[in-house]
Amino acid sequence: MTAVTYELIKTCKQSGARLGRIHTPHGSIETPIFMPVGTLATVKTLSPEELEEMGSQIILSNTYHLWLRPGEDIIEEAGGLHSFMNWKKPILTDSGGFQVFSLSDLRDIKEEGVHFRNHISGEKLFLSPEKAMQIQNSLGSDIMMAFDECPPYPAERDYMKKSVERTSRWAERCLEAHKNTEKQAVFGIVQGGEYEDLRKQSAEDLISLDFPGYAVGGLSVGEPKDVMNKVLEFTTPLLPEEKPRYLMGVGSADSLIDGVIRGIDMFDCVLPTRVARNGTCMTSTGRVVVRNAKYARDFGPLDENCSCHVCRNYSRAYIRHLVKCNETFGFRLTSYHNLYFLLELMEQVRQAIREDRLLDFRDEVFEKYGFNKP
Ligand code: PRF
Ligand code: ZN
Repeated sequence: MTAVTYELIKTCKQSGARLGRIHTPHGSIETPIFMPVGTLATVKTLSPEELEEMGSQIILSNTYHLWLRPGEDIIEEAGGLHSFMNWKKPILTDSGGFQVFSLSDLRDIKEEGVHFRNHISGEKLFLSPEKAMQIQNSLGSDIMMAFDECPPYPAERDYMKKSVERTSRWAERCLEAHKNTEKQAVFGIVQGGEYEDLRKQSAEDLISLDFPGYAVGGLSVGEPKDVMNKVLEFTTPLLPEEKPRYLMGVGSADSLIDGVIRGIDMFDCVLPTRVARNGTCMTSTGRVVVRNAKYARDFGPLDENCSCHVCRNYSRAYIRHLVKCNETFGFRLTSYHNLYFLLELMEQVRQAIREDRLLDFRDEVFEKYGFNKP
């Protein structure tokens, strides 16, 4: 028995989307789900109490950042990441592979792992499948991610094939190195860029290793939206029905719905909290850039259709004032609203699946948002 299991409740008759439940040692989560990102053991500006109040069921944190600061030994000494940061629900940690590729320069990818420089101090470091598992075992996350390579878009086919094969060998080493199979599960990450045969090869290699869940990596790295949708259309059918599927690094409202329609169960992204700290709000009628002068005397809520604590109590004019003055409280309010908005959207997606009307729901949302239909 693995530490994490998936229960498929039903599929939407209209779209094929999945309604399910993931069981972990820190409780169960309803899927499809959006996971707020807490890179440095905090979802920026928000407390765990607030995250719970807004309905977060699971959060994501990062191996790479916590390894550098404060060091996984300190977190282990605190009793693990849950107790260190006072978050009692499930935690998923990314493996550090992607962060090494996106944050560090001077990296050197070898069969044994990746040599690179610390993006803060410039110090020489080395991350490998074994090291990524050891760190995540110390952090004690419920779901650990395998150590993979996420090549840039576009990447040459020849390079992609070599990279996919190395990621498969790394995946096998991850399972070997994993030391806490009772309490923690490892998910494999399918790579292969936009190449259908390489996605198939990657999926088959990983499925033969029998992971309890699979991620689709290497997307949302600069490719057009229709490429992402195409890749999902040929990749998710390759994955086992009885295991969860996680699309890494995707968090815009339209992509979440389009991902669910293509069989995805889990998502994470810094987008809602990152744009919030810029004064951009995600609403049911599209983005509201609350800094804009036109909101100076707008005493209505960020989103008329949102019932979050922020929308019930604070005006666009007030939030605009705080954000323009760089007041921390302004960023707390926009972050809270944006996360609530995406979590609520996913609740509506789950309801639409229950009622076999996810395609109709997509049309309604896209219409209000002003998104183009593909
Ligand atoms: N691999 C890992 N983490 C990721 C990605 C990936 O491909 C992505 C791609 N969007 C985001 N985060 N390990
Ligand atoms: Zn709101």
